[in-house]
Amino acid sequence: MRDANPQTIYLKDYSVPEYLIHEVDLNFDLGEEHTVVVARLTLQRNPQSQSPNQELTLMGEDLNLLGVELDGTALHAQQYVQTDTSLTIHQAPQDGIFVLKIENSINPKANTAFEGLYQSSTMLCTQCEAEGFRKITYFLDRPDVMSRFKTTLVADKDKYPVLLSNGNKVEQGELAGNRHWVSWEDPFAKPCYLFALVAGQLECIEDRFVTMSGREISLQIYVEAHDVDKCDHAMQSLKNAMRWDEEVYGREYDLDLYMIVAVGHFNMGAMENKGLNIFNTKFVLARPDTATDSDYEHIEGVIGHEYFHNWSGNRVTCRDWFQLSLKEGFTVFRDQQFSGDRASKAVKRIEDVNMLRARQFAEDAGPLAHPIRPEAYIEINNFYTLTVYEKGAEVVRMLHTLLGGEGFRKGCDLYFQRHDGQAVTCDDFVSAMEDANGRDLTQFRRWYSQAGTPQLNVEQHYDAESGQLELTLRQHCPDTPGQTDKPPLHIPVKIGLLNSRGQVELIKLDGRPPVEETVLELTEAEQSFALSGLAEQPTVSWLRGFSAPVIVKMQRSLEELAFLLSYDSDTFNRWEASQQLAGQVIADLIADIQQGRELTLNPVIVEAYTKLLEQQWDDLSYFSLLLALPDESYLASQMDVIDVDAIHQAREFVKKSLAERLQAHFLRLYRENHREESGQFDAGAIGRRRIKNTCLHYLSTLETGDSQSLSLRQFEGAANMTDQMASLSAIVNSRHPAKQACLEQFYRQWQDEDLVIDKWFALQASSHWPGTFAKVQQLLQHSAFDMKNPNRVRSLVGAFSQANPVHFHARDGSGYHFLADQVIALDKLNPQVASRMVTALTQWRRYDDERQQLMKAVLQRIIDTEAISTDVFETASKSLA
Ligand code: 0A1
Ligand code: ZN
Repeated sequence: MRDANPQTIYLKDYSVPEYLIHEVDLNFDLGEEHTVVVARLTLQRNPQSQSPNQELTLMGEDLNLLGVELDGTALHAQQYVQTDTSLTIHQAPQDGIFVLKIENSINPKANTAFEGLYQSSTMLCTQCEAEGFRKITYFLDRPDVMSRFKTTLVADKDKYPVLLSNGNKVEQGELAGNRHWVSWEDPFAKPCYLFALVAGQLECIEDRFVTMSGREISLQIYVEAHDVDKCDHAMQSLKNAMRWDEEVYGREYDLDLYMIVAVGHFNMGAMENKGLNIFNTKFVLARPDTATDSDYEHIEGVIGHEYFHNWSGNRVTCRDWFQLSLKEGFTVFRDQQFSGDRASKAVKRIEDVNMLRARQFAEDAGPLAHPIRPEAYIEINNFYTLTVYEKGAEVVRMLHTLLGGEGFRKGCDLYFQRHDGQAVTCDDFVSAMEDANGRDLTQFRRWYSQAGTPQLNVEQHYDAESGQLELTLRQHCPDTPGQTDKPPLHIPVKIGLLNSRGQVELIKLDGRPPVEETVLELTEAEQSFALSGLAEQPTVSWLRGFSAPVIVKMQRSLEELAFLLSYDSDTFNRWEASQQLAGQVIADLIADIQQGRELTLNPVIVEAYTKLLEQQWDDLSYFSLLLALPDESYLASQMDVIDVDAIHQAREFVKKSLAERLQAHFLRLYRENHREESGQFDAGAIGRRRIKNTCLHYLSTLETGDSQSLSLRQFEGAANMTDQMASLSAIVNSRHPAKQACLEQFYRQWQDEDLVIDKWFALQASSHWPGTFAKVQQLLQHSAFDMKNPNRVRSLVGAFSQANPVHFHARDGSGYHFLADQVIALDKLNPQVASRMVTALTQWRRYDDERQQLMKAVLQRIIDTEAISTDVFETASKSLA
């Protein structure tokens, strides 16, 4: 809980550790309410430390100290001092190696924050990133202290038949009293945040992988017995990821064993502990009838992400937590590439950018804005943000764009070779890119220290006489907390040209050979580029592939957008044209609603959609993205003052009007693609389900007898979760007579599958239908709701506050009060998850005065709550600042 005066940690205060820990020998005597930990640490004063301090201070929290020995001699109480967060040994040896033995006990069952050692159902497991190891034993809990770990687990044989830790199993044996033990040794030195143990009644599915150098790796996935039939996809994903990292990055796995354990209680998605990944069940378990196509895709992405960390994170790790994006930005970029290669590159890029723009851009424009390498924090857990992860990945992607695929790979090779086994900084990463390519990236480094989303103004001037097109680009980065008057960034702007018939027009720049596409490197606040040899004025396709995380400010007419939607050869920009076109149509309607005018649909969008619907498409997933209207959150980001009701009303109006006008097309497409191919997960089958369900959503807005029976028939006949969820969603978000019956039937069918019940909660909590708030309050009392389970909390409280703008932002403030009540209750159990829930209130400045006052008042109420955690305090107080 909160210190009276929470301390801020600064990047500028970094200094090397005063001591090193070479070896760690851990012994756990495991019990759910009482676990005894004996740690033997082999230490040495760090020869690089300049500090005159002769004491050794180890971090520790919520530990019950039982004894300390130094080189075999017990220390008496005057030789050390203990606080709530540390253990200091006076007069620690200054020369040579010494051994400190610490014995302490902990209570895993009482640990509802899920950091350190905790209980999930019948198993015990750990989560040590970022600073959870100090809740297991006293330690130098910082990532630049790297040690070799040996771990022995002792436990009851019936309760905990499976005992796992990092590395290789080296010994095991039996003990009296129905107990047993297993020892593990990890040959790679690692920071303690990568330590893990698991004990429980687990079943294992096994496979093998032969690496590119011919080594055989044993692959194991551990789950509870009733989930054994849901592991095949995770296993296949792991093998795909291992092969991909060899082929694309030349990286091979290094241990003989790779284990994944799925746990039902987990604060985040998954964790890359060396050789023993621990996953939220959500990102492992899938069967065609329980998981949707997007669940399947996310599982492959997260399995890949954790696997890729073995190099980008584990072999080369972070010097300190300010460098978090070093491993996370890079690894997200790698998992995005992997997923793009596995399925549709175009779709993956659009999904990633859509999320970035709707959510990270909001973070970057609000009170919690921070650079991808933050400079200060109170609670590091609050910095596992969209900025560090997703914008971090965009920064790595820009390096890839600037250096080209080959240059980027050379930079990666040098980085891994230079820093293998080290804890390094973001600067080291950029230096490797520079050195491998002979490039100066000094200015590019500003992306690491500068917060906020840059805005790009683009202008074009065509001179018919000379056949020249002058492109002028201006960049500006808005002020963010603590940062004003920012210097220009190095921004790669990829462009292409289209002639008036929609064909590719070649780019001639600076006397270089003509090309179809080029990257303009913008480094000044204002810069011009002259393209020559143009017989007519071309249309410029700007920022292709979303080549930089910026906002392009330019006015395009609806006709120009419709033209780009028809002809742009860049798949991203083609989709972007569809979004902007629909966005402008909706924006005009929002103005009509606000002025009390009657609503009519602009025919431009009907024409554009008709054209799309009359074409033949190979990639049906991509096609369905072109038909999807921009999300309400994206539309909100385009407004000066967010009007949730008008946004919703305008968007629904467009959806319904399109359904009315294009009903025959939607119905035809639905019928053509409605097939029984559950269990098939190739791009074709996934695309058919996706386009069909897009059509179903349009049609369900009609609320006719026909449209209602279409969704009901699909719901009743669905043999896969994609189709079942899509039809239930259509039913729940419309006036359907069978709504209650379908919800009850779904619950009865799936009550024993936690992950499916999470979907059931989330669907109801995010429904825009009237009465949703009362429903959410009822669901809070439902026997299946459990405040101690983060997935359940996210599916009810998270879905309502983050995915239901109309009801969460109800004018009377009821949504805000509800959220504050839940945050305060949850904070007593799990501050980390509670703090994440607060972010739904962070954007208060974007709303009207009345809502601003209401949101501010509940943030203040949260801050004023007695004993609120530092996690929640930091998020709520910075949100108000
Ligand atoms: N490193 C993990 C994410 C993670 C971070 C913190 C956690 O607990 C506080 C758990 C997981 C990843 O990027 O996958
Ligand atoms: Zn990660």
